[in-house]
Amino acid sequence: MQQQLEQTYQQALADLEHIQSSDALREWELKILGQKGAITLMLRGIGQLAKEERAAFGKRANEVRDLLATAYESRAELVQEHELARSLEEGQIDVTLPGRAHPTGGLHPSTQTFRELYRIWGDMGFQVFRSRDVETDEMNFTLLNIPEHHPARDMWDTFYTTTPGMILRTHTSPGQIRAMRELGAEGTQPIRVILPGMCYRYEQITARSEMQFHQLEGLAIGRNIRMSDLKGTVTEFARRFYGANAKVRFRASYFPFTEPSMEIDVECFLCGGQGCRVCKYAGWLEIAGAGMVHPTVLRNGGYDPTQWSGFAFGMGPERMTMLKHGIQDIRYFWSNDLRFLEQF
Ligand code: FA5
Repeated sequence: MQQQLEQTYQQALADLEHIQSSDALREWELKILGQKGAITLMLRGIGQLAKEERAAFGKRANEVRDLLATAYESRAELVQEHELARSLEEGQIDVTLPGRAHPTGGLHPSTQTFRELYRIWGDMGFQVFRSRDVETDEMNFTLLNIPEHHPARDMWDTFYTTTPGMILRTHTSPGQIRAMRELGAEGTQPIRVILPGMCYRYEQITARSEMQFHQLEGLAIGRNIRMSDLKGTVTEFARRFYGANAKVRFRASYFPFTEPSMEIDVECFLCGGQGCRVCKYAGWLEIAGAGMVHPTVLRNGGYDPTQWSGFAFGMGPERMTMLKHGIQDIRYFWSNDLRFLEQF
């Protein structure tokens, strides 16, 4: 047994020398010094020895146990230092690695267009007037000179609500009546506003037409506002929005709430009027409907049409954004596809 003790001692020391990790260290401690460890078992088995051998063996075994415990301590210290050094090394920052990108949100292309529109029209003296999305039939049609059963109602396919007389506005024009009534002080004050907002039409969805889209309405009311003011204002806007060389043209058209009425075209800024896919080889792009506010509409807004006049226009920001960026299909706008949105 004496011999076995010395052998175990030497072997344990040798094993200890090779240990590199705290896991292996813990294992070694259990195997040698633990409650069921080799040395402990030998100390317990002392009774099997002849009486005269017991004292010497016991003394030596205790000595060996203490020596091994000391050896264990110093090895543990070494292993710990080693592991710390290694983890520091592994955790070192590699300054040559590319940085991690922090994803940031962006503004929707329509929002970007709106901000630009607000800035330009703001610079030109127009304030934002917000009107409601859910409108009365009366505001959306009747007060805009579109009586019930009038065929002009077919120009705007309507979403009706379950409340009689309440609809989703088909255009931002009902805001004209609200602006005149709220800001006009009984038809005594001039007005210069833009009315942005969502419009809804019960329409077939196509690459150019959504059933939900924005409009930006403009309204100017004053004592001597003439058609030349409308033309000059819109031309100035087009130059600020599309560039100093933008050319504008006006085509006669029809809206029940303006007289005369017109469509406004801008010379295609992609092809410079030469004709291309975007302008459908016409050289011109339609950007808005407009006209001089109809006397009936002025009256409905509280103004005396013999004393006051005004112009109005309604543009489509999605269509303007499509033209600006060469977007082929309006359905991308509300499809929430990040691959589309991240391009802006
Ligand atoms: C109107 O809605 C008139 N209220 C505009 C107006 C205002 C005329 C003031 C005179 C005075 P229109 O239906 O053409 O007109 O629509 C105006 C613009 O809204 C169009 O030029 C287009 O840019 C946009 N728009 C109309 N329908 C859709 C649709 N389904 N999808 C996307 N944009 C549309």
